[in-house]
Amino acid sequence: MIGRAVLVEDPHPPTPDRAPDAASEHPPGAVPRTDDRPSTAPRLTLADREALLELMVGMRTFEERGVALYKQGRTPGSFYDGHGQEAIPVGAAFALGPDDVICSPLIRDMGAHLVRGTDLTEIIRHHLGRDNRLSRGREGNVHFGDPRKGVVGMVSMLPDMFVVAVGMAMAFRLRRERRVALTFFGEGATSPGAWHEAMNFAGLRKEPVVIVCENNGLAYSTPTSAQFAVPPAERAAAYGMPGVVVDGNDVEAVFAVTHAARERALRGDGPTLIEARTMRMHGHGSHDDARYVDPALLEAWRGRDPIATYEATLRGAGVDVDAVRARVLERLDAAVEAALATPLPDPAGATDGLWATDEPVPLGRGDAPWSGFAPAPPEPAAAPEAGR
Ligand SMILES: Cc1ncc(C[n+]2csc(CCOP(=O)(O)OP(=O)(O)O)c2C)c(N)n1
Ligand SMILES: [Mg+2]
Repeated sequence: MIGRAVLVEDPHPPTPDRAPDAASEHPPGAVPRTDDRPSTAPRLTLADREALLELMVGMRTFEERGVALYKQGRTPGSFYDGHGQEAIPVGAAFALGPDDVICSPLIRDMGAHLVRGTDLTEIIRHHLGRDNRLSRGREGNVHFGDPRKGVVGMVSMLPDMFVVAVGMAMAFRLRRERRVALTFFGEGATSPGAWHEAMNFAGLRKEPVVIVCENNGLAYSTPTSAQFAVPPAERAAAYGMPGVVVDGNDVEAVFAVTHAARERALRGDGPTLIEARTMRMHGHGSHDDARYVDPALLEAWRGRDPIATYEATLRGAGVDVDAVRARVLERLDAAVEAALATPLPDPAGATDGLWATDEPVPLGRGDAPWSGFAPAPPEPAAAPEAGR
């Protein structure tokens, strides 16, 4: 006997067929103010807050210089930035413990490298194609990581680093290691099949992975309405995990939800999908003038700039914001000067590293100067030297 089909009303009726048009998409008013921060979040000291500001300013200042170097023709390939999104990589990475792993910072996440303490001069050398420890001048733009800092470099296929992060989290769980893997991706990466497979596996097996989706309204020129019917955070329930929407322009809010997600993962309760809502304020990369975005929309978001708003708050709390900016600029100038003085890699070494010769570098501990809400375990005592 053939059963009768039952028509269920579609809670998400199809979006009207029309050309992608970012003009009316993604107004800042659609982002919830995150006043209901998890009560478990540790209190940030004024020094923590100043560090958060310095890291965000560090990311923006570096990227502004990066765009300039690209336009001067000094940077091979292309340059990508996360102008306006600094609160997400900085706030999320700041909530991690030193043994946790980021797999991986993507094109909007320079701030996560800075939080982990990756050397700025090395990063600039990498971008300029100069000899460097991260990529030895063989790669450009965003494909780098410093495993010693617990940062895995990305591959471009989206969202494949999410799949790798879930595998790493599974290894941590099976080895009973108290650490999490955190992954970043944009909302555009939530459509391919690999995303659904990773979500399903992570949710089902309760892997200790913290999932940060940066919903910046656009994937290249495609607005979210032409990308999916249901926002990522709402989809999380289908995979057995909570989905949390957070104001991605509020660094302390991003910190708080990431901290809560990490605690949950460490308790063995599984992953959390954090959807951080923000706006991509620049083109996809420096080669893209983003003329498809309504300037009025950008203007509306500019009023919520994560750095300007936080600066105003901290100035009111007595932080010397000008001194923060001066420190950042001094470090950047020195790093750029050192990087520009570095030679290109020696062509004689072009085939070095093609084959594995050494043991892989173990994933180390980040040594970012954060303030102790995820305290590092004590260093193991040094083994006595033989013969002494
Ligand atoms: C499987 C795959 N298809 C296409 C691309 C090319 N690509 C690189 S970035 C990008 C847009 C990503 O949009 P989103 O995930 O929203 O991140 P955003 O750039 O907005 O931060 C695309 C399509 C890719 N890297 N991988
Ligand atoms: Mg996007």
